[in-house]
Amino acid sequence: MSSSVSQYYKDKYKPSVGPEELEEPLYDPDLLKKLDWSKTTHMKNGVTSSTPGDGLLVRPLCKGDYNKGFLQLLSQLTKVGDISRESFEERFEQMKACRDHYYVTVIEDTDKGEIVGSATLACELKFIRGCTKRGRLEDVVVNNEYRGKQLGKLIVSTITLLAKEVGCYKIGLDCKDEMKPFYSSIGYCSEKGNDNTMIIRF
Ligand code: 16G
Repeated sequence: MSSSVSQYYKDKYKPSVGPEELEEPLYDPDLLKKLDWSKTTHMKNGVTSSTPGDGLLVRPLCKGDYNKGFLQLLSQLTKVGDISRESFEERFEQMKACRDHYYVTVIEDTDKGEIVGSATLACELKFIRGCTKRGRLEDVVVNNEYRGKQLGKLIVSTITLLAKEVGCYKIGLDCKDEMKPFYSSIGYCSEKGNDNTMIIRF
């Protein structure tokens, strides 16, 4: 861990200090400090990733989040399955090894030491558009009990700005029909004539 990352946790992550390995972030937390919130108009009361609200912290996923309800939170989105610590850590290491590709970002309730929101930026490397990158917004979930605190908008906006920061030329998502008004309210739109998600489930 670089000294700046380690200092970040000394300053920001006091409530759940544990062995350094558990605090290992999936990506450099300093990236979140670089996000430009100046043009984001849909957040109320000055909420940003740096000022998420009392007792809340926006940060990269850490290894120790296995113990902080991360997987239980994901199960509010879809099936998760019975994932051992070993499997979790192996997947974490695989994601980390794909440098600049997976940015799993969480909101922690630092009073409870619990993960209450999460979303992922997945970056695809492309040949098109001069070897550009495309972002995908994935696995957005906020604990039901934390509704009304702008946490959905906060985590999605964080990922959107992160996609811009790391050089994606666009970011897209798949969602249920009922979620379209939410994503529309924070800047996502369907492109005319280019609005079809097609899948094969295995
Ligand atoms: C939603 C999610 C997607 C997630 C999928 C899981 C967003 C914007 N979309 O479509 O990322 O992977 O649900 O559902 O969060 P599934 O297990 O039925 O495929």
